[in-house]
Amino acid sequence: MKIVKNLFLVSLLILFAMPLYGAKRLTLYCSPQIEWCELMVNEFEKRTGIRVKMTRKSSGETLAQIKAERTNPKGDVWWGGTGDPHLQAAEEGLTQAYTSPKMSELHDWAKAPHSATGGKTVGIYMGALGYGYNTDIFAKRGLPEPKCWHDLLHSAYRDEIQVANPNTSGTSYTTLATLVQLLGEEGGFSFLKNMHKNINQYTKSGSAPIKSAARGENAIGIVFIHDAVTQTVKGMPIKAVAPCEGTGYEIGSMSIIKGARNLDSAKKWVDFALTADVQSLAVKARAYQVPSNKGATVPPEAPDVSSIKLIDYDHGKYGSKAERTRLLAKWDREVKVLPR
Ligand code: S7P
Repeated sequence: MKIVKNLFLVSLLILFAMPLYGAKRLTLYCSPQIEWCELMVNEFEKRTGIRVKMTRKSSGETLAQIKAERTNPKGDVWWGGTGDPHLQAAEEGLTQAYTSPKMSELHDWAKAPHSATGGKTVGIYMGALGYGYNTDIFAKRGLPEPKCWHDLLHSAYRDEIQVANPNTSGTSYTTLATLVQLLGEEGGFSFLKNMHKNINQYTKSGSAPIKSAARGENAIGIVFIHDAVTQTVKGMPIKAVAPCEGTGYEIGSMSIIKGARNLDSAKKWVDFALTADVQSLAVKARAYQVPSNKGATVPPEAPDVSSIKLIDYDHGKYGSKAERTRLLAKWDREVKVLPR
């Protein structure tokens, strides 16, 4: 009787364990805003039955993690984050080629990183850099309204500006590379050194500065314009600015990690994330980047990038290992250490 009972218990155990054992999985490294990461994970699990383990980290941090894990890769896909560190990952052999059947549906700017890297990364969205400011704080303190990059050097903004650290944040590295391209290397670094007096904190995450501006902790946050729009849509007193001199932009990208343990699931994710109706869901997470699939809906709140003066951002140069490493080391040496 005891043997029969034990056998019954063992069969029950096998029956419940079976689906877990056979289940397909995916480990996702996610760099856009957490709300969008979670929405994408839920939708993918619903459509494919593949279980996703997701961690959200900024772009520079994710690159560092993938590098640290290169001999024993734990992640399968890196979804989102600025394109420069994805290009560096491709150059360093940390990611692998895949050509999705969805490629023909994409804008040319999204296909460009794919052809530049032999298929190792692809564009999923685009966004212009700028800043946002808290209109309540400005009104209360009678601060002059900024319209240009150079306005940020005004002494009235002392301790009032936040931007992320370019080592951890793709947004902030885009800022650094943009200023160098706009003003020349000497001019760009001189700008950053002058602005340093007005910076109250270099945050880890790129969008943190506008979230704290929305809470009234600082007056200005340097971020992608779509991240400022997110706060405005939430009802916060944030006004977005596209700087008058012109500005840089990101091609938010996605890559399959070399040595991915769940390669089949990783390819399914890439196909899924390039699909028009999946990209159209971003608005539910208040994500207002321009989608890479030509058939996806661009939300009316999204910044109209055609009306913004964009520089001819050199992704090849500023996404290369040599240039990115050099500029970051220079920023550490010459800007971060300055007294305020
Ligand atoms: O919040 C969305 C977004 O601006 O965040 C990404 C960003 O790289 C991640 O944050 P970090 O600056 O901290 O790396 C952008 O790609 C995306 O548009």
